[in-house]
Amino acid sequence: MGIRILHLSDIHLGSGQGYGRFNPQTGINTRVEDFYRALETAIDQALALPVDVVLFTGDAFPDATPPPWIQELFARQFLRLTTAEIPVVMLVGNHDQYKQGEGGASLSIYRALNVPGVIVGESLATYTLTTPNGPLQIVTLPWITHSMLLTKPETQGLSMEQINQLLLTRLREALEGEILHLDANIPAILAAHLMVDQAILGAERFLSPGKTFTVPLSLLAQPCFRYVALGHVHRHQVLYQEPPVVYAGSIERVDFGEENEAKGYVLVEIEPTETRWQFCPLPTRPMHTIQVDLTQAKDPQTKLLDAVKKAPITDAIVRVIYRIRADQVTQINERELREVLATAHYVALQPEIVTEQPRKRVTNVDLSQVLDPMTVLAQYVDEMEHLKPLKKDLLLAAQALLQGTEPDWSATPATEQLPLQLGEITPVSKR
Ligand SMILES: [Mn+2]
Repeated sequence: MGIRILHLSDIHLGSGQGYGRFNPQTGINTRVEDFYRALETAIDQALALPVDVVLFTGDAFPDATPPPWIQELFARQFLRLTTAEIPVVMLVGNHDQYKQGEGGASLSIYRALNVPGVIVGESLATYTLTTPNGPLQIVTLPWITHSMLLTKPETQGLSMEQINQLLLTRLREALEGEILHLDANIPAILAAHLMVDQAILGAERFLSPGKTFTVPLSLLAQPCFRYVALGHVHRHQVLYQEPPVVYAGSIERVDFGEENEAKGYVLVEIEPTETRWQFCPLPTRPMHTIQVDLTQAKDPQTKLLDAVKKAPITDAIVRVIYRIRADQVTQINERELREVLATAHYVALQPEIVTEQPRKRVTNVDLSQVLDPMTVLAQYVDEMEHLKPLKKDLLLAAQALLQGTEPDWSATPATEQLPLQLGEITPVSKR
């Protein structure tokens, strides 16, 4: 039998409590219970099989300083594994780091207590585990911060893009160093919490705003690894087949960005000649968006109620987004609406009130006369004072974009000055 690994990620225990309510029977917020149940189910299955290793690829809580009772719930589940002598690898994610790593991580306590069978992946390092089905090497790559691989003087005067380039170079070197020291006779896996350039984003883009550092897939999908376990992106996805490069995804829905995503963990089996894996779904609470345009409705209330009655709302977290004209607002009976939604777990009503003024046109580009996109762009730029100095470059870039080629900047002199401030650009449309 091969080495069996349960790969789970982005637990975020304690998040999304705004969508829950106080459960008088337990004294716990229902959303915390939902996340806890998902975690418990995953651990149940790790014990039942049993697996040889549980690999958690980061983001235990919403932030690095969760309340003690949340920490306790988390610890209680992982204790079940250590009691059963199943080794656990906990990788530090961005949400686990206190002040970008400067103050340690919420998971550091497990290292400090030297909990038997628990490895906390706080730095780029390689660990060799002994399992009943043979040894396994695990390279841990926690969430990367500048201070991990760069010093202050090195980054002085560099742009964010240059810093990220330098960071990537350093990471490449450091990872190569780990790979060089791997024992070729023992299977190796990589566990990383990061954003891969080819990942499809889920809700986490809202969770970690600001500068993004992405890592090319080629850096991770190296043949020396039998499996690459990823955390950070909440949407479960497979980025590469040989070796499998897999985001396990979050175990429960953190917000509506994850409404249509299946949640679960990944069961991996490393056999001598192949790696097999499968995604295993976990019980989660549905999230459901009901979207209705009432602006043309004669009876907006009836139309709204009909839309709600058709939707699978029982026990779900529901948001109702309805477009409505200002003069129709009094026709909506919110109390009646809430009664129809009574079986939902949580309800957010989000009216979008439309004012009747026609949308102001940004430019006078005559779309009925338009022949090709380049003509439109040229007309548009001519009307925008602040874009005029960039006209040549914009047209060149657009031309290249349409042809799917790289713009040939040598054909035009570099734009001398950019009298342009980003705030001045009026978007043509919001989408
Ligand atoms: Mn993360």
